[in-house]
Amino acid sequence: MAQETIFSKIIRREIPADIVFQDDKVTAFRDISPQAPTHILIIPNKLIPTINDITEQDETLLGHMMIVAAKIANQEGIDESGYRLIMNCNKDAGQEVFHIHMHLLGGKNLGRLIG
Ligand code: DGP
Repeated sequence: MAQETIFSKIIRREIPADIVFQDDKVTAFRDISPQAPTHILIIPNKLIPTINDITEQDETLLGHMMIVAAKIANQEGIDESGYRLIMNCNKDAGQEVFHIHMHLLGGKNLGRLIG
């Protein structure tokens, strides 16, 4: 059994978070340590620890995360100026929370992907 993280508590609204979107499949909330004017995390309500744990059964869910990200970018007014979606996997990518999450970053020029 995968170990729950703080993100499960955010999904269940047991701890505070600035939730900007939630449905039966995903939850989106502002990052506690924003790296850009808009920095939102989109996560599945179901616990999947890393990208390596995604299965074909999750195909629709992952597509939904992407659609929700684009809708939130529009709500935030950054769809035309541009934004970046990032998912980190394991140590070398700096994954800190082992519940997969898509970072939605925008609201400024983000520069090159890898410095
Ligand atoms: P990563 O390095 O990809 O695992 O990113 C984890 C992100 O999660 C990091 O940008 C900070 C954010 N984060 C960690 N704990 C919390 C929390 O309790 N609340 C919120 N809103 N964000 C959190």
